[in-house]
Amino acid sequence: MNLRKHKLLQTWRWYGPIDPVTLQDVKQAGATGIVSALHHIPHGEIWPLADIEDRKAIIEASGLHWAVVESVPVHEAIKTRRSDADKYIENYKITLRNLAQCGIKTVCYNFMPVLDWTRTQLDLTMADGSKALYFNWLELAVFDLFILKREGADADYTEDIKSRAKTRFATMDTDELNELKVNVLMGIPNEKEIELEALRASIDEYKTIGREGLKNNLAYFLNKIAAVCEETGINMTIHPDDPPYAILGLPRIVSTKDDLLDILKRVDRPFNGICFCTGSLGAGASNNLSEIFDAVKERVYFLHLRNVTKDEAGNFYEADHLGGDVNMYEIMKAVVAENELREEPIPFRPDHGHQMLDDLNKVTNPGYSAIGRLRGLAELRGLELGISGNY
Ligand code: DNO
Repeated sequence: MNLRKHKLLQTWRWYGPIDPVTLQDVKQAGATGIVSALHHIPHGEIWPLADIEDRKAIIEASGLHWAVVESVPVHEAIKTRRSDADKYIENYKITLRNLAQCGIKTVCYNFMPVLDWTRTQLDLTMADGSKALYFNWLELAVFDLFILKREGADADYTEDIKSRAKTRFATMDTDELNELKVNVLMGIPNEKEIELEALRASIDEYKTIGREGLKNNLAYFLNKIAAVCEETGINMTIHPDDPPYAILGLPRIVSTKDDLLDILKRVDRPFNGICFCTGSLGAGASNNLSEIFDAVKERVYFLHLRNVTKDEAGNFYEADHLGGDVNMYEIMKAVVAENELREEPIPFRPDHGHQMLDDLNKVTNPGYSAIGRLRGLAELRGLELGISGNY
């Protein structure tokens, strides 16, 4: 076998010109690839070629290149396979063609119902004074039972959590409740926020779809876009559920090794790939990350490297990239070995980072401040170099 001694492609998520982190900052952090998306385009609409070209030109003007799109969002009509799903799939296909025409061929997306990643707190103070994102079941129960007031929520929590949530709720003032609501509903910067009413309606809609229905809808979508992907050379990478278990009564289908294998098997074609997110998968108590990577590695076309520390109740906070429960050394060893088999280096990005140092005094996008990610990237590239010896 011909092993390639190339390094992984170091990338950085950039929210576009609205991002408080500049492209020059990214260069100083040492990344060469950009991960970006056209967040100003409403979900489901076609990304015009001209807009993609504009974004690409801005990125290239600073000496970087647009390596991955994260995400081309999948419209809810597709996830739920409403009667107008095909119209949105057609739009998606045109967007893919436009991206391919600009040379962007790795696309990340997710199939999480309604909400993208979910946290209950965005500024948990760490022992060193930096701030991290946090997911806490008790807070989620307060949101679910007393803010969302979801029908059937009662059955989803233990008596202990319910009674603690009741006590906790009684001590929270309007500002605290509002903050919890905003945190749970938080979306992607510059994209439309979801309202409580819409969330309730979606939860009802997904009740009838269930896990099996959602799996079928994903396979339907992938089969429909397969020809375009194969013709243009686009690789699709599905992002795992974050967190990787059911919340708010919504079905989850991208949470475990079996889920990922099922997705790859149902549409067994090379374009159907995975974004291996160590933070999302790492939050699942029974997920063994090395085992999962080994099972799916040939179809991993993009990596999010991040770490989490879990407790027994299933709460977790985002830890330092080389701290936490994910053994990043083991993962990196496996990733380096896989990368050497590839024609093109696998792109990875330091996913999230603590808000730290000077960033503590700035307005930053939760998880996406500059310095914490810079630290993560530096540690990860050092780890890679130490393992590969590819100086
Ligand atoms: C959170 C990210 C997710 C991810 C999408 C992919 O920080 O990992 O928002 O971009 O789920 O579609």
